Amino acid sequence: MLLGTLGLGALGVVAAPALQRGMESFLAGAAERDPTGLTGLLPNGGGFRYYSVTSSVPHKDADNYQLKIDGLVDRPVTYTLADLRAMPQTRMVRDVQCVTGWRVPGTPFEGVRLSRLLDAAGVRSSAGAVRFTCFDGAYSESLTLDQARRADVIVALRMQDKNLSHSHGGPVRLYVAPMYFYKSAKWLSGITVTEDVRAGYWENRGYDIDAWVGKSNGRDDEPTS
Ligand SMILES: Nc1nc2c(c(=O)[nH]1)N[C@H]1C(S)=C(S)[C@@H](COP(=O)(O)O)O[C@H]1N2
Ligand SMILES: [Mo]
Repeated sequence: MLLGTLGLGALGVVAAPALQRGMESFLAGAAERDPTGLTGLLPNGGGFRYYSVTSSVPHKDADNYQLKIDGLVDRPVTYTLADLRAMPQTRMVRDVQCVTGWRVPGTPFEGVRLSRLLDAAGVRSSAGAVRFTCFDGAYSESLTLDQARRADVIVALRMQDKNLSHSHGGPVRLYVAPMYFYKSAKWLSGITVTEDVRAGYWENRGYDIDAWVGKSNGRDDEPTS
């Protein structure tokens, strides 16, 4: 069912003019020739497009999901989904903006503030950045420590007031509200505190490491609580 839908979406993508295919598919090269892996309309997408740089991603749920926090921290830890659900949750309603142009206004995301997880792990003074890895085995992202500690950066368990679906990166994805959506790593499995920012998957292929969505839409206003 999902594969079939993605196949149709990919046909649409192939038929569309090159400009509309989007920078991700343009840059993806080999991945683009694997249409089921890259992009297609989600069944209940509501304007979202499905992105994965790998052609398949293992499914994880409460039984086997783990989020490992390590690197320059005093207390490395591995959380289960139940652990994350038991922590205080933050809900934000912001616009989602992909760098290729599509946008989904007013999308609720809910989860644990990244700053809370970093504080619990005890970030060492030598640290300057945070690297995110994913259980698709390929994608990565990064933020400076200052960016990672913003109140509008969450480890999201829910989107649109439902548990995150597999297609949207469930059970757990990063949500970096003030930045382009490529920062919001899906299928999050690792948070490593590092000295310096390391370029992520798309950043190694030409995207900006600083991915602020412009001041013009107010997304860089950090909430105070
Ligand atoms: N693991 C992983 N995370 C990812 C991506 C990806 O390919 N793999 N694509 C990014 C990009 S470019 C976008 S626009 C969003 C798409 O999220 P969606 O599939 O929930 O719409 O996920 C981001 N996070
Ligand atoms: Mo994107």
